[in-house]
Amino acid sequence: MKALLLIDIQNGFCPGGNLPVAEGDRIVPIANALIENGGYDLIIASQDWHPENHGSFASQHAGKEPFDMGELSGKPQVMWPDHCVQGTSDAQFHPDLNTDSFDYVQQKGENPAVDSYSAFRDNDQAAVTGLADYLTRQGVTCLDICGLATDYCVNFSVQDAVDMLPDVKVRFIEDASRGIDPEGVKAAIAAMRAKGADIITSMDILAA
Ligand code: VGL
Ligand code: ZN
Repeated sequence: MKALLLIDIQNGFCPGGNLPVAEGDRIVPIANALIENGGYDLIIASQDWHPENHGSFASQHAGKEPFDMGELSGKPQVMWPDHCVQGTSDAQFHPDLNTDSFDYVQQKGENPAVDSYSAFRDNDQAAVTGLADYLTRQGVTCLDICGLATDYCVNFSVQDAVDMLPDVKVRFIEDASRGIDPEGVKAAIAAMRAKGADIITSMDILAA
């Protein structure tokens, strides 16, 4: 059972959004090609889905500017611009993404007191989202992951997939992903590889 997990391909992370990732929109046609021709049995998407008072927002911390370091519930936290607020267009999937194909959408980041980069669990690892159980129930054996942003939500999701689904082969699709910081992207790819994930490109799937 092969599944594709699309991480946070939302307006907020594309040019024009509140937390834009350079070229974030360029992955949309690749994601659609993977959805349509990648031979997947299941298509899953995660959606960053914050209340407007989310504690990862710089606006919630006196004296903090976006991209400063701060604290959330006593832990270091990047202070983000307000983004992907529930019900806003910033939180919607990119309009060209083939959302009709989605079998399952995993929302995350709803608890204002903790951030959730991973689609599987909160950053403090105290609460799980239910996605790992869903994939196990579906009998998934191979999980390909791509999306936005490589150095944050994609990285954390890939690493959690390896940790939480020990019997599943996990692959990161590099060209179907974009990141916030180029150095962070390099470190993230090295960390995913060290964890045991395979690093592949969409051509490895589409040309197969
Ligand atoms: C993300 C920062 C804050 C992401 C989400 O999707 O990578 N990054 N919230
Ligand atoms: Zn977020």
